[in-house]
Amino acid sequence: MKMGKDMVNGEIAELLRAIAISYQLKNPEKNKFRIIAYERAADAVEHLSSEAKDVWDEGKLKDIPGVGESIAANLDEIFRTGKSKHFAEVMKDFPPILFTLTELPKIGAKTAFKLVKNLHVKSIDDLEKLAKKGEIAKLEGFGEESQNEIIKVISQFKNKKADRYLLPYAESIANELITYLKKKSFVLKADPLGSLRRKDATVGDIDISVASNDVKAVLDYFTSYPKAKRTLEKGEITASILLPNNIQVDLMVQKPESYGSLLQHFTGSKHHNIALREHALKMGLSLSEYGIKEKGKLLKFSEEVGFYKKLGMDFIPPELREDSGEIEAALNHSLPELIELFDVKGDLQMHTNFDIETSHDIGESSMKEMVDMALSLGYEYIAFTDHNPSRSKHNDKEIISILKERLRLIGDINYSLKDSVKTGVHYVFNSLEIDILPSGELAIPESAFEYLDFALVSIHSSFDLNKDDMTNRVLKGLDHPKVKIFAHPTARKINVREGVELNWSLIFDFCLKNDKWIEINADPMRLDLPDALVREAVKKGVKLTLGTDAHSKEGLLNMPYGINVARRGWAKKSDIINNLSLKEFQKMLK
Ligand code: DGT
Ligand code: CA
Ligand code: CA
Ligand code: ZN
Repeated sequence: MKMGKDMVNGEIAELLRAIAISYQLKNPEKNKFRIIAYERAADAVEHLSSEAKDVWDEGKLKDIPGVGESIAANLDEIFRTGKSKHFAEVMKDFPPILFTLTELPKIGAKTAFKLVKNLHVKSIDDLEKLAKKGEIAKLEGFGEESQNEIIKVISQFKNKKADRYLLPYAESIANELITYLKKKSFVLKADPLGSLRRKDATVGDIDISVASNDVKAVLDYFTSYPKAKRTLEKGEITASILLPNNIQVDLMVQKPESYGSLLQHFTGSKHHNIALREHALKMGLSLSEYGIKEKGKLLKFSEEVGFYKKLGMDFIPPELREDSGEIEAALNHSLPELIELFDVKGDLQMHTNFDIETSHDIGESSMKEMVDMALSLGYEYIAFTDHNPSRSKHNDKEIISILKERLRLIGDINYSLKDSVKTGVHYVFNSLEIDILPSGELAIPESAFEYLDFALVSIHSSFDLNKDDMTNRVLKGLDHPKVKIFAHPTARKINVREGVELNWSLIFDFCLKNDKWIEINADPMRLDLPDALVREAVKKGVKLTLGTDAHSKEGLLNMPYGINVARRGWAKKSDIINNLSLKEFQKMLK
């Protein structure tokens, strides 16, 4: 297991998971809370939008939600000395391959331990060979079925395409580079382009454009970026560098009078550009990053608007440039007026630190802290959507008494706001995120609905039901009159878990007919409903909601990522419930 001063987030997350696994093998009962803490910290670091080492540099390690005192101290030791004595001690009885094996889906700590101990597995390839030879089935507690399962997960693991970076992570790296570039007066403009500008959920590499009258100076300065591991390419107007976490950055430079052409070319997508080129050819024009050629003469564009206008089109928002009908719409002047961040009047999914005794996670900030952040964002209303209390640990009466207590607290918060919030005592809606059980039943008793304004429902278990069963499960779950929102509907986690299979056409029809709404979850690792399905929903007229699913007050700041998805799905203001004023929203709930 790697430890070193220059660890990047992915490596740190791996290390923290290895510690959790070690504790699990040592004494799971005694280390229960430690294990959870390490797993949480691993998730937190993995999804940070900046490198943990930079956060450490600023002395803010402990501010990372999920990273407590003792984990922060060990990371501090690693960044200072390259090693944590404590971590090394915890892991010392286990060979590194054990941790590698747990990266396979469905292989937990105990299984990995048995495989390593009994078969002396040295690598994943090794394990695959042993499984194919039938050696696994012979092991006590394994059998034919788990052997086939192992063969299956290894092949899935090997076919998994290289991870792409989540948008906020790529954005923060790009912003840092752009700040660096803008320090020089020969850099007149600098912008993030490619998938970053189109606000795709994930980013393969970072593309940056610069307007300058001194192209060579820009390329030299860019390739001497202190964080660059090496220069991959340096050409006439382009250069590429590789950063320590193996993320590639491509740069393209143009004179200011041609910068609009560069923006257009380098924003893509590739398919959009190909379709645009075909359209241009029909008009006798040819396109490039330098401009538009007409009868052998190069027309230059300092702005993108002019470039599209020359092609007879309205300006196409970058989020729509995927060759999915935007070119025709731009020619017909029928592009949608997309929703914008300032249209959003409230946030419809968040978790507080009220101890609702759920089997899922609770938030880290208090009700009051969530409200204060929401007020600072200018919202007219929010909904607290804590998870339902655990059903295995509570009977109906206990669940109701927890919800009663919560109702009282939310009532107090609303009352305390009555003078400061013009819109009256209903600032916080009392909602709940309720599990849809595999049977389609909801995880709270019928009489508990009385204590809610409305409910969200979502899938948190049994992700692998077949399409029909899953669809029936969801339709049944949505049927209750108090249920308004189907939250993070595919249940995907980007780079971690594929979404569930659903018959979307049936779900959309049901929502339309019964006035149910579908969430666009703005958490950057979910972005769920995904953009392509948002587009389908919008076409059908299904209403959508935006929710950050915040588990801390800072989580409320993720709303722009939900807006990105809505825009990529061609959603207008009127498609999104959150554009409604408090009064209008209340009316919709009746
Ligand atoms: P990514 O990096 O996989 O997230 O996606 P993009 O869209 O950023 O793709 P990238 O970085 O390969 O290229 C950046 C843009 O450059 C792309 O969106 C369109 C533009 N471009 C123009 N001509 C070409 C071409 O011939 N090939 C490719 N790949 N891109 C081109
Ligand atoms: Ca790119
Ligand atoms: Ca690129
Ligand atoms: Zn959830």
